[in-house]
Amino acid sequence: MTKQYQDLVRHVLENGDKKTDRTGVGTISTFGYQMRFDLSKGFPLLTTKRVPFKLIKSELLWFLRGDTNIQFLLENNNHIWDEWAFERYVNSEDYTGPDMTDFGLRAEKDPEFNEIYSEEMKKFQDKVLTDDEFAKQYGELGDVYGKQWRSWEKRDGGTIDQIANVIEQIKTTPDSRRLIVSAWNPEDVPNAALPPCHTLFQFYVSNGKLSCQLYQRSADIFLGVPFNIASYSLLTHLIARETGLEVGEFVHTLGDAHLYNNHLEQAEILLSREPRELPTLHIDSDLPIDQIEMDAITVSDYKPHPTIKAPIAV
Ligand code: DHF
Ligand code: TMP
Repeated sequence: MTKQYQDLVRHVLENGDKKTDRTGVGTISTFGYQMRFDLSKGFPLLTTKRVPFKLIKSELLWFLRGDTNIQFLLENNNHIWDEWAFERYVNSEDYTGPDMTDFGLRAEKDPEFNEIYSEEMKKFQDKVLTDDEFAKQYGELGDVYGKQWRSWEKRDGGTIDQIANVIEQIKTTPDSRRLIVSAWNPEDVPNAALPPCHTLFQFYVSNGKLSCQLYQRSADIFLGVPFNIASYSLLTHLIARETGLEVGEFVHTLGDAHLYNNHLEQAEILLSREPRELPTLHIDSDLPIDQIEMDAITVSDYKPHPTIKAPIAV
């Protein structure tokens, strides 16, 4: 697994074109790439840097609960979505603090601003955690995964639970070629804090094994992709367990696959490291997929190289 990921990093370093991007950071980028992970050969959690599995788990359980409010994530010490909720808040009329225009870029470049920003962010997090009314308004990310997966809005009213439907279809018509969950609704794109990066996924059953393929329109190779691989592999395990199947492959198809310009040194460090044995996943629960307890999901024998820090482009 780690080798396939390292090959992707190398591919983009060697063949990527320079591109500007929405965040102002700039990337090197290629278009169209595919990786395949055999889930029976260990759990694909990157070993050439430590990837925080706890955060992947709480984010996936958050999606599966149909939740789109970062309050749940903060309660689980998960801060991976904070910037996108914060951005909505500082752009609203209720925000009266110091100017936060382009806070992501400025916090990187200007230590003095970074201090002011960190303080405002801390206040924001505390408020989302302790003030339910505030959380309802500004912890909300809008039409992101939880909403699209569990309560897709129909144009004639009512909602569609795509996860429940796909589980039912896998059980009753496993040979179906329509085992699809889509997060991309063009009508909702303007209302999402960040339009879905993992756009659409499809399941496939053969020889008693469940496989999953994800089409990811935009892929931050250093920060997002290791999370995305582990998250969809975990989802495949959870759905296989729910439908009485073994796990097959996770196929990861990328659209714009990019390395941000401020991740290039980190990428070189990663490439210099020797891949290690993959960990094993354990799911110890009889509860249905959206009620599984956080502690029931664990990985054992995960012995990665140390963390490599990298700034996230907002
Ligand atoms: N924006 C960008 N530019 N790239 C992303 O990957 C991304 N991902 C989002 C939201 N917006 C995004 C949601 N997923 C991290 C990983 C995944 C993620 C968001 C953030 C991240 O920062 N990972 C750090 C550890 C963070 C921590 O410990 O809190 C890492 O080193 O993996
Ligand atoms: P974009 O909407 O302009 O494509 O920016 C989204 C960025 O976030 C892009 O760098 C891809 C990255 N990303 C991931 O790689 N994986 C994810 O799961 C998410 C949410 C974002």
